[in-house]
Amino acid sequence: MNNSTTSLPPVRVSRVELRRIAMPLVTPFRTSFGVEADRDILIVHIEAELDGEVVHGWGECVALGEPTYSAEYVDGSQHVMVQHLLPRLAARALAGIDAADVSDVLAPVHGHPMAKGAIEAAVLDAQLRAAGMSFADLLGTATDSDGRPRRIPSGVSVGIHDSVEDLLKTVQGYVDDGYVRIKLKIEPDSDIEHVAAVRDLIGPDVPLQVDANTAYRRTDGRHLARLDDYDLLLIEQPLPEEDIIGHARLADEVDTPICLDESLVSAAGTADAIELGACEIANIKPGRVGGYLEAIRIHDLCLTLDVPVWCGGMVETGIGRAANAALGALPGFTLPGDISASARFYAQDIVTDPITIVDGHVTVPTAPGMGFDIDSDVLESVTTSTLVVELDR
Ligand code: SMG
Ligand code: MG
Repeated sequence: MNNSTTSLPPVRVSRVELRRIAMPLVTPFRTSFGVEADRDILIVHIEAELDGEVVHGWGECVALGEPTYSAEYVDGSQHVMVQHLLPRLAARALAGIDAADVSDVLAPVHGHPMAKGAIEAAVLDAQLRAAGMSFADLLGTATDSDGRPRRIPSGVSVGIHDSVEDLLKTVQGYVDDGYVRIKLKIEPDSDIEHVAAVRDLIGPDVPLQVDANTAYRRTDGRHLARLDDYDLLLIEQPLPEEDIIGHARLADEVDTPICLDESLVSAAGTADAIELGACEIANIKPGRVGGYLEAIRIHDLCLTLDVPVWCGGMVETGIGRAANAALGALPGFTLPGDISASARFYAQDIVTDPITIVDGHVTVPTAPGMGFDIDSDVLESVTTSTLVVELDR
């Protein structure tokens, strides 16, 4: 796939349905910025047409309920879609649009990558469904070199726990489930002791990493260097997202590789962060960077520069999770991603074939489109509101 086209036939889009769903988590998920117990998720559903056939396309907006991970939040994403993004897209969408056009058309609106990415994903899903092709086929990740269904190693992200004892119980449960890599959420006061206890529990061979979600400051270098004793794969986003130079300095102070998440919102910015020495490993999240196509560009860039990447997660439903699994099988994704089983977060998913893990691996989904089919009954039962935007009005 090149930058300017997906090579798929464009689809005409006339109707966009913005659906909000309420998804309770199986257990609350605590990070340094807050606790998620229920996800309020915006799903973009488009009705499109190609050669007289109606096709549907679905995209998941990964914005959280509050602007605490990044500036985006779900009410804001819906507002910007209705007031600013969909009006700009309308003429092009009605005439016929390729997913690769979406970011250019929406470029006059600054920011809002999660909102833009959800629209782009819905268009790409519709184009792929119209072509009877899966995202994995488009990326070339459906099968391995022997022609067998492709499987990718699955990592799990573990929230902050008040007590080390509870944390160890949780981690042991995930190890028993087969996860091949553990990521611990950390913050000052829930870091060294927690990491030491988990390393002791899982032994030296299970890959372990930590994610601070911007909870530290430039002056914490010596403290964070204590994590070097626990053979971590990486420290994810220790400092505030705009502090690229701070991350570069930290990378000199700490032996464990520094990985950026929140800081990386485009391929251009990722190139700069790498050049400055701030990004030794990259977490690629399609929603954070404006969509799957920019995510692929970041992957390609990092592959060229020999920077390892892995696929992050935003507690997605089966819509985003399936697409992430196809993306996460590209060759530069050399570290296990946060692509866990749907059941790690949700008792019931809104897709018919939720992601599961077998022997610590996820099979890359190959259903036409982004790799999932909607379970309409479940979707209906979790829907809290629906707003229809007709693009021809
Ligand atoms: O989807 O497995 C998942 C969640 C992975 O830890 C995860 N995501 O900063 O990487 C991150 C967080 C952001 C979301 S926290 C609600
Ligand atoms: Mg992170």
